[in-house]
Amino acid sequence: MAEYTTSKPEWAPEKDDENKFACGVMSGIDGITDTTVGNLNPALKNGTMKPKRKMVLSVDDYIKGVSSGDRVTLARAITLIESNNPKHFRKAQQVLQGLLPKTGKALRIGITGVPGAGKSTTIEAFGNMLCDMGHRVAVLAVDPTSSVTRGSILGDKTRMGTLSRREEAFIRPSPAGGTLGGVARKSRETMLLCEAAGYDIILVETVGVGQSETTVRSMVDFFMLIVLTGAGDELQGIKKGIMELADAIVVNKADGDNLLKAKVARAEYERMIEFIRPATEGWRTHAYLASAYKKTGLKELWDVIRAFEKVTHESGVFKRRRDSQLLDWVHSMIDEHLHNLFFDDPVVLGRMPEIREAVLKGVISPTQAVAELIHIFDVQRATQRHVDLFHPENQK
Ligand SMILES: Nc1nc2c(ncn2[C@@H]2O[C@H](COP(=O)(O)OP(=O)(O)O)[C@@H](O)[C@H]2O)c(=O)[nH]1
Ligand SMILES: [Mg+2]
Repeated sequence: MAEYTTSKPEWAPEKDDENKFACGVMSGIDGITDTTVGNLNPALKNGTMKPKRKMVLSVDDYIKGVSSGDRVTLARAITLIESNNPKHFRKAQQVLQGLLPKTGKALRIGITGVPGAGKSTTIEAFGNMLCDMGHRVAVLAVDPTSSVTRGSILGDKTRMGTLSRREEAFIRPSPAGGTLGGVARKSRETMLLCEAAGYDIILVETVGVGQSETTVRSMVDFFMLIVLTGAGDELQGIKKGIMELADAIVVNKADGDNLLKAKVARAEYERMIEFIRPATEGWRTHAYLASAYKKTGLKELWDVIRAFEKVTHESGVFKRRRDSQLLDWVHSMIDEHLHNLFFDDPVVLGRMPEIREAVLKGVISPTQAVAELIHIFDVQRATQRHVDLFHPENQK
């Protein structure tokens, strides 16, 4: 039987009195030699019950689990991808490599719009409709601010209440990853994992801030912009650049008192699009009405996406875009890698303040500053072309 005794901790000085210590130490249970749960619960020991503690999965376990569509393994594989631990990175890449043949078959759809436009509500309604049609839908988010807001899609999960409970759907919040580049890599790889797990439609939500919509455009086949009514005022706020990325503009909340305003807005957007370069070669972007509440316009939107798929497949644009997205991804990762290599270099960091100061004082030109820094960084590392171009000798 367990009983309390007062005892002197082993770190206490020897001269101290035992009774001075207020902490009570409970004596152990007889017969327990270590702390594994299996010793406490006989059901665990004889195998009738599985331990709750997460087992370490091997690369093969991950590959098999994800391929078979096991959601728990998929979620854990994504966590592995998102990890910043170099050991996890290697393992994650092996998992991805093994799953690569199973990727690429889904239709990837990006959804952007200002906060409050109704992206999450639309995804919930649209996703449910697609599941009803027999599709398997994965919803991801790209939100570089998520480390600040702690992942807005998490709150959205309640907005996607019915969808998140469905067997055919999988919802994953944005990775918190600091740089947009980091978030983008993780999201792209997560998308591949979802494809390998058998999701045939990937919806990627992103907030209409900063560069995130360009990033999402570069990872999806079809990109839609969700807008609000009251076009007159709102049009001013919508960046033309974002409209140029869109394959469809959806005027959401076309319901109730808002319907008339939505129709006006749609016509306004149609007029605007006339003057904008199409996002996809051979495809004419249009504005559509929808209501995530009333679930109207969603079926029509799906027909539009299907038509887009058909047209771009036939013209070869679909495949060409996928290919160039893949190569752009490689290039942007090289960019980021070299960038980090340079800006994390201790020697460069050491010299940076002095050179900045010199530039600001007009002592050396920016070009000269770059030349010196690149030289410091590592002439050996630079290509011969860079050496020629940026060697201080050649700058004189
Ligand atoms: N009337 C109406 N309200 C909507 C509709 N879709 C979304 N909303 C509301 O608009 C607000 C923002 O929606 P949400 O999906 O969170 O927007 P997000 O920030 O773009 O993801 C919420 O209060 C929704 O209830 C719609 O189709 N009709
Ligand atoms: Mg949202």
